[in-house]
Amino acid sequence: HATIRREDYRPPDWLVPQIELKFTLGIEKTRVQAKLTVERNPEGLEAGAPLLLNGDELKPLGVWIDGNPSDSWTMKGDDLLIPLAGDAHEVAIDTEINPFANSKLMGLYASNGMLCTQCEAEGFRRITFFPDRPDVLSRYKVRMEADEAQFPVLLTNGNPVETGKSEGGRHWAEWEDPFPKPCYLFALVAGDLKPNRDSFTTMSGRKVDLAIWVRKADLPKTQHAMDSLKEAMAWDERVYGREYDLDLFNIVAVSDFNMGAMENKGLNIFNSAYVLADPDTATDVDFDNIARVVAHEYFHNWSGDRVTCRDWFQLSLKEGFTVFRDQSFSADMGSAAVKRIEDVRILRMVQFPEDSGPLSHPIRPDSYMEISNFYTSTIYNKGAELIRMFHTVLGPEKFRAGTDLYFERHDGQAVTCDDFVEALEDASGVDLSQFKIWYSQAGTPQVGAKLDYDAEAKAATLRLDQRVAPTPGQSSKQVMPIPLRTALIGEESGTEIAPEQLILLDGLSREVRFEGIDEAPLLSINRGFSAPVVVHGARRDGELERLAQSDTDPFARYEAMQELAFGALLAGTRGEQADFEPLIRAVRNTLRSNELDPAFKAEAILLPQEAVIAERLEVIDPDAIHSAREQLRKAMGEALMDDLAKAQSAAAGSGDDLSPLAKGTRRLRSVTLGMLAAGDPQQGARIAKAQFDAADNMTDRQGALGVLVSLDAPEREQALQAFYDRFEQDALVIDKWFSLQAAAQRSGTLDEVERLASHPAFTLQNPNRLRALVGSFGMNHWVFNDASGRGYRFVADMIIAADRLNPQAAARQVPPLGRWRRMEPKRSELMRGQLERIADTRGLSRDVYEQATKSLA
Ligand code: BAL
Ligand code: ZN
Repeated sequence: HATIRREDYRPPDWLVPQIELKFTLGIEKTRVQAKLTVERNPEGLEAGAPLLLNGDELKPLGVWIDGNPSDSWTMKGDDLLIPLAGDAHEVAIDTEINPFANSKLMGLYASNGMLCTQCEAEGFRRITFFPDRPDVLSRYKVRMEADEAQFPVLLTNGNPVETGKSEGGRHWAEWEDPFPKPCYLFALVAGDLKPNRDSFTTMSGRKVDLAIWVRKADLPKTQHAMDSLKEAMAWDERVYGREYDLDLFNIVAVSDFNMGAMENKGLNIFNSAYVLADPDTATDVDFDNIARVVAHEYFHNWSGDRVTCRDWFQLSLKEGFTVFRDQSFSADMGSAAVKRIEDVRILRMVQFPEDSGPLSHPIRPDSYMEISNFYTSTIYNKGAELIRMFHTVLGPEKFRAGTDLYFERHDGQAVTCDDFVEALEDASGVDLSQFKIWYSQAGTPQVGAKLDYDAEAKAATLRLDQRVAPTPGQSSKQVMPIPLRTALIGEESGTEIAPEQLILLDGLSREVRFEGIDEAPLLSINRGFSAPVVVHGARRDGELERLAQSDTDPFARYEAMQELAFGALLAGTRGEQADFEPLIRAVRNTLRSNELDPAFKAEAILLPQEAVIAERLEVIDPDAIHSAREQLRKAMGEALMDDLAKAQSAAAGSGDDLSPLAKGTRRLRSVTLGMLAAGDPQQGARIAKAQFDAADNMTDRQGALGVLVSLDAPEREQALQAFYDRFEQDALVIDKWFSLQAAAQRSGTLDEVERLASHPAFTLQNPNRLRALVGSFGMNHWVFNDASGRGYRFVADMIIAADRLNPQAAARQVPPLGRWRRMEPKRSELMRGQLERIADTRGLSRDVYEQATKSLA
């Protein structure tokens, strides 16, 4: 499998300003007639170069050049090479595809009787031969023809132009998209779908028709997505000055989908998990995720569609920026503090391990074998952190001036991360060149921070230093600019005695002096998580406990609680008897506080996950981590039983109340239930079952079941069975049923996941189901890392089996096996053995091959 390198980028030799596509649609046979207007690119490097059109599992049934049949073409691997004499031609190609047999879910495929597409990154080449690269932008004219009864709805990008009937009960529709776009943004949907219709009037007064298309039975579950879409449209006008540009905006929900959703121009296609919700079947987190993903895809209309990427190495140009935009949107729609905590939790749980493991790569990678493997937390979430740092350093006004210039300067173009930074610099007058290292250097910076106080001189000195550990292909590291929002809090007064300032650590080390400090100061650093780094603070006894109560920045306050917990947990993993009292006091104070809202309380008292604890250890012993964490949970549960029971029984109002207060109360209810059950499993099982039975919403129900699955109590089986029986017909809820059992913290989970893999409702064909069972199990740190190696073998079996159907979905399950390097020796060997077994499998896809071999390196 070949490696593609960023440094090898060359402009295309041919451009395709126009394309006409004619689809004769059928589930098992679809004919695609493509007519490309091609022009030699004046910036192309090779004079007289033939036209290279990418294909994947395609055969040309006919090729015509300027209307004449041609047989001068040749195949170069999967691609079609056509020699062309002049500088402008019309090239027509016929192909035929079988959507039903397309289990990769890339290109045009069948799902639940409908037809739909996924083209990013390289799926369009599975539909027709085309220069499948994001820097070739074309105007699309599309005609779809299909059986009317089977496919009453025909959708594609842009605006509908004409419809009509043809013979034999067939009908057709013609659409045109006025905006030139790369082929990865092409989309087509045909099916028996019903719309939830609404409209939005843009800031310049244009009315846009909105529709969310789903199966008829799902219509009642679409209102939240519609409300979220309208909020996102208004937010992007208000915050970024971006207005929608077509007459209509369509969203379609699909059950079989590799990604979360896709931002095709004017026709967003969604994994149904990010569209469908009602309180009985979706949790509050699901509702929030729907709002987030609907907004994310909508925001791509500018950050992605109007201005797109030159090549796939620039993926973070659109993804990092758009994640930052959706994070800001969600923060504005609810509690900004809680949203920031959630985003950082995901970063630490997924991106930090990625960045310290064998698959570590920079935000702008230098090479890949299969681009689908690079839709990673690094590209998305760390990419968003970099954009956030630009925002922090420039301030909101200059940042906005920068994005205005970016959109204006590059509208209709395919550009690079450097172009983005240049626009920010030109608009703000601020030199950001040092920050570019964040694009090219992988690894999470480790920052040392030590504060010394001189009471006599009334001065404090902060000493900072930085270090980045080597990552694959980058053995020596350069200094990174690290913006740290910092304040000093008085140990006595609990107030800010040095107001917040932005300290830029832009060398290997730096000293900052604070004058006029009248009392012993406590260091509040990396407030709001202003930089995606790990801060190693040297702390005195009592310092964190005091900060956990008084830090004026909510994130830093949360962080103090986390650090207190880490102290106890890390001591526990070393077999030391830690003092749990400071943390227990801090949790008690948090639970009893009248000023903190319940959502914040829930986040603040949650202990770091086992995978996050593992990140802090040189050698990982999953049993030691698990028992240290369980011991602490038990001690907290026992010591705080009354406070926990009170929070657990708090009334949250009705299940369809989605106000931040109601959602926070429900979240705190389930978090406290878990801790309470750790203190008294029998009582916990009883209360959890009561919460489960009384629940009028999925949040309480799933929260209770999530606790019960880890308990060896009769209530466990009863609840699991009742849940299955009630929701058997609802695929998204059955995904939860699989996922909860795969995440259960009990030794029986190994047997259970093996049984579940043979359950009649399990299938490798549906990515959501695969993720629910195998993905959730891979994140179950303790059980997945069972000393027998059975967990590793199970995941490897699933990867090998899934790879035959859907390489992209299979490859996503590989990363948990890549943690072998820091595992204790026995497990390390077992993990490696399974990776080798995968890598040695005959006929392996490029996707899984790349992930497995890189994980072994
Ligand atoms: N572009 C792939 C899906 C997303 O990030 O929106
Ligand atoms: Zn995106």
